[in-house]
Amino acid sequence: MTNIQKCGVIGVGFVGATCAYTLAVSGLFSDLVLVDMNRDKAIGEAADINHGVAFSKPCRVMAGDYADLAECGLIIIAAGANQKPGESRLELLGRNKGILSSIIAQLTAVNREAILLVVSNPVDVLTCLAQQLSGFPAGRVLGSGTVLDTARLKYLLGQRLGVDSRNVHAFIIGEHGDSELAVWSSANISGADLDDYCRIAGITKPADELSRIYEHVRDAAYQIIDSKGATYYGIGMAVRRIAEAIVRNEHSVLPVTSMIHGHYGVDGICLGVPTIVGRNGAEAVLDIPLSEEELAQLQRSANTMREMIDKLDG
Ligand code: 6V0
Repeated sequence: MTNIQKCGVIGVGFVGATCAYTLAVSGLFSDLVLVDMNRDKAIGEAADINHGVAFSKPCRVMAGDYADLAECGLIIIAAGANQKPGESRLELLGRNKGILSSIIAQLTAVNREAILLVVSNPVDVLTCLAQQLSGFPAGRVLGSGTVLDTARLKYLLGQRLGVDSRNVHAFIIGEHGDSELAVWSSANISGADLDDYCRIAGITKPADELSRIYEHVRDAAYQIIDSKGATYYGIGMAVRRIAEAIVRNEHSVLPVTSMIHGHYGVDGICLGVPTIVGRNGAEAVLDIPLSEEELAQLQRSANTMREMIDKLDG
């Protein structure tokens, strides 16, 4: 029997350890179990976070092995290699496929009820693989998708328009990677489209800057990896947000990686698309309106994923 207040994190490198930290301070969980092939690293991360619990809410953080994940209702998978400077996420697939396969085999031997949240890259392909290998219902195996990319877009647009990024409503969808796209056609600031908002706020339209903002979002990980070697704070905060939507059964719309069947003319592919997220995981994919060009871009992104999955199967 699993308990949604118990959460496991598999792989506590830069990303997993930061997720463990954001989840511990979130107050969402009574227990966090950290599993890593480097057991000493998990022990150190657990101790470090436990030493701050007196400043936060009660949460037991322990280093464990797979047996300790048996009761976890939510399990975050952040194990595996990260990108080297200049390396694309898809190029990680060869290295991370084997790691994910061994994790799913060990995990499903002790727990077949949890919701799995895949964070390791390439996240969309690995989410698809985790669904296949676990045999869990598709909604219970989701990926972090373009939740982080969407937050990056909201941040940059908010900065440009001088408005709180929480009032920016716009999505990055598709692959969490080079083929992702910005849905400009429905982007708005609290209900006002970008043209109207700029007119109301008396600022110049950023029309010619939108493609640069998109490129900045798409290439953000490359830039951060060039300057500090890895990205982890943004994704740690994104994972906390997804966990919150699940644990609190919020039915929040988040662009997590979901299995798409018959939406947007795409079938049998996992991609980041607006999805209702709640206690059952990825509960329903939403068909948001897209322009013809955006739809074509999303389908191209799906084709990129399809090619990667076919290679996996081959
Ligand atoms: P890291 O710092 O190298 O940590 C990886 C951790 O995984 C290490 O502690 C390893 O010991 C551990 N590990 C490796 N194999 C296993 C295994 N079989 N079982 C258990 N633990 C294992 O990498 P980092 O934390 O920077 O990145 C982890 C993954 O997250 C990479 O694939 C990144 O590309 C990915 N990211 C995904 C993001 C997203 O938006 N989805 C964002 C940033 C990084």
